[in-house]
Amino acid sequence: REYTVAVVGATGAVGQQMLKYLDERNFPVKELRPLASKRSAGQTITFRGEEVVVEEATPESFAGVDFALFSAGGGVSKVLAPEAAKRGAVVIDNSNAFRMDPEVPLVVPEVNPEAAKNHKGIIANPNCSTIQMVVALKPLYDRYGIERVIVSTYQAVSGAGWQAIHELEQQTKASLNGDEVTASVLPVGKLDRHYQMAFNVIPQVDVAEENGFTLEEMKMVRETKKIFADDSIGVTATCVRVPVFRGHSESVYVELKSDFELDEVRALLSEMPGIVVQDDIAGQIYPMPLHSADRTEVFVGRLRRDLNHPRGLNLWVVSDNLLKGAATNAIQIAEVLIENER
Ligand code: A2P
Ligand code: 11C
Repeated sequence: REYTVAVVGATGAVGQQMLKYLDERNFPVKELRPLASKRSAGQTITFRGEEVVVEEATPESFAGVDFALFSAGGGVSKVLAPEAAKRGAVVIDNSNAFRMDPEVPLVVPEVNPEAAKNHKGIIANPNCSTIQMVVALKPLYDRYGIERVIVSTYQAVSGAGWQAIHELEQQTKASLNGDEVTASVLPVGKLDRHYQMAFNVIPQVDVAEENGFTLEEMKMVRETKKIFADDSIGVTATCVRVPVFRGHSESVYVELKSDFELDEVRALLSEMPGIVVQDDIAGQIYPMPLHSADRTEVFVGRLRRDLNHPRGLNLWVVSDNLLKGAATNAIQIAEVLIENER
């Protein structure tokens, strides 16, 4: 069977990767509907050698759609995802709009594919920094149990969309040319105050919450508990933006519930589908965002036993935020649903 697939936000940083990945995975597409804002209506995109016209996303766009992949921001999802579901589409939503809704499964196929079965028309794709962390934690959770996680992220600007990518390019050029550097996107486009990203690091991803954490940090806390269906996992996160175009990196410290051997941890991670272990500090082998760009796997390295806590383990986790962190995971969810139909 082939499917009619709508991509909402088809002109965006994630949407473009969705189109590319649908093609590369040979996803059974009968008809593709690239949707975006009114601004992009009439533009064409090329899909499998054919020109397809981008249309403005409206409720009527979803008539006859089997899968609606949303990546146009939470505001658009809140309005249009229920409309798509009402018309019989299964929505896979990459925004933050529905992730914590108890009626909406939050799915990473390597971790909790069974959760997808209980959907009521909308399935949420987790935040990019959560996805790569939970994939790395999954074999450790299953084998040893997890007491707590302390994570610090080094996040690429593409997580904040095309405008952030352009801004880093412009700022880097301007800065090297000795021209004036302006900032209007990062850390958070809709806030009043913006900071230079080129040659800087910014310890803010997304808006502030009342508890002093940022929303991005709290996404990592809440989503991890929901995906593992285990509120007992302690998570504390510090999310930082760095001048990298593509690929989020994470320093993950995890306290396990039972004793571990490092060799066994390495073996468990190596056997896990979707993970590539690159762990040889003496040989200078470790994951880096430059090498993970355009790859769909989660890369794990720098495995170290903590020097004080007997069940403490350090990991370095890198993945392409636009692929496994967004487009790839969304399409893998659709593949799980297709598999369940069989
Ligand atoms: P457009 O290109 O027409 O603005 P990014 O995350 O890279 O910033 O991309 C955001 C994506 O969301 C783009 O494809 C953008 O389309 C789309 N988008 C923004 N606003 C809307 C809207 N109101 N309806 C549908 N798509 C939208
Ligand atoms: C970033 N993680 O890197 C964000 C992007 O909740 O889907 C994804 C925001 C989200 O800026």
